[in-house]
Amino acid sequence: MLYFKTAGESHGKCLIAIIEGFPAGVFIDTPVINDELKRRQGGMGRGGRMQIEDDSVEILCGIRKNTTIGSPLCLMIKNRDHKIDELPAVIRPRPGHADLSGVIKYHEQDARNILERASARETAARVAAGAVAKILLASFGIVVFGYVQGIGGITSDKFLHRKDLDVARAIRDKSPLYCIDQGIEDKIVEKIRQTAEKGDSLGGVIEVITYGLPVGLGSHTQWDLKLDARLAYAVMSIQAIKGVELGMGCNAAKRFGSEVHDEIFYEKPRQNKPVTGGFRRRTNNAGGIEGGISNGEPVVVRAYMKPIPTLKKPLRSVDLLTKEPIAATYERSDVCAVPAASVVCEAMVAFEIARAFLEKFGTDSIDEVRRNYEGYLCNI
Ligand code: EPS
Repeated sequence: MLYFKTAGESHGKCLIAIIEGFPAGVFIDTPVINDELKRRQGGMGRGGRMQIEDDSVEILCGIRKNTTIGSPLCLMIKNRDHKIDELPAVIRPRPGHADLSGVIKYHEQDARNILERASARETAARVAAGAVAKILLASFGIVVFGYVQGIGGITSDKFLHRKDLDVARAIRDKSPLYCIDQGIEDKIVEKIRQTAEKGDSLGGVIEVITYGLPVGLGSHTQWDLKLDARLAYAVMSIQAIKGVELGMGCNAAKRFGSEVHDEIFYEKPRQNKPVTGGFRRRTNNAGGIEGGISNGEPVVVRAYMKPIPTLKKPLRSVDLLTKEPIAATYERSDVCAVPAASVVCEAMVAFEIARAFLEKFGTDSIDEVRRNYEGYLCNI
């Protein structure tokens, strides 16, 4: 089964992602991965670290002539700011970070040994793995698109149709906030500026939409096979994400069933079999998943990110050695990493979708996956 693990510390030598279960025969275009890594480094609100790093991937194993051969893939991103052995001890744990719980759990006195791995620097490796998954999905016409819906309570209510995707992508890729709604940008930019001046930080809301996914991924038969649960797990595992919802999400709890569920219609397909087999919905409050199974509508995942815990104007904490009150540690940090996190959410959604896709259609070779996929579509 497809999965990946990461290794690496924030100021260690490098970050690694090892991907297993990826089919043979897929051409891996390294610049495509690098574009995603660059996007993750950007966005307004990033701190000094991103001026130092210049993330790019080296594929150490698992390919021949840039094409996968079915063996594990090992992706490496070097850290320019590699100084882990010289860094001072951290004894003033930051509220909201892994510092305090980590030192207690691992019987450490220096939170550096915790934060180096807890740091969101690790997400560069996730983005590289997600980019590989996106290459696979794209060859089946499946597009995963993430953007920032809001920051610091300023939120867009713009709805994204697939037909508008290219325009939205162009807007997002020019936006310093990775938004698709230019109407909210100025207010957010101002809020980030003011927040930086105050020495504080900001969170936000991210939406990731997957278009072109066939009906039938995930399963109702077991709790850990349900696609919505798996996506929530994958996205919730990202540093600073505190909530995940699908489609109408939490708002559905306030409404009548008749206002929530997406009525079913049918239109006989004319030529190619659509990914829904001809069944159609006029609404998508379910976010493309019913009973833990994709229903062929766009899969809509929303993630809620808390403000980053490293604050220039630090909160109160306690010295780990003396147990005396003291301000929490501050070295340098991002004021707002919501745009970067949108790239990470996109990567995690893409990877989990690719996992469910290969579970259904096989994992050995891309030709076999394609045969199974096309055969399945003919029969729905
Ligand atoms: C992070 C602290 C900052 C961030 C980092 C996450 O790094 P540093 O401590 O080196 O200034 O910039 O994020 C990244 C390095 C990255 O690549 O996203 C933290 O403590 O979580």
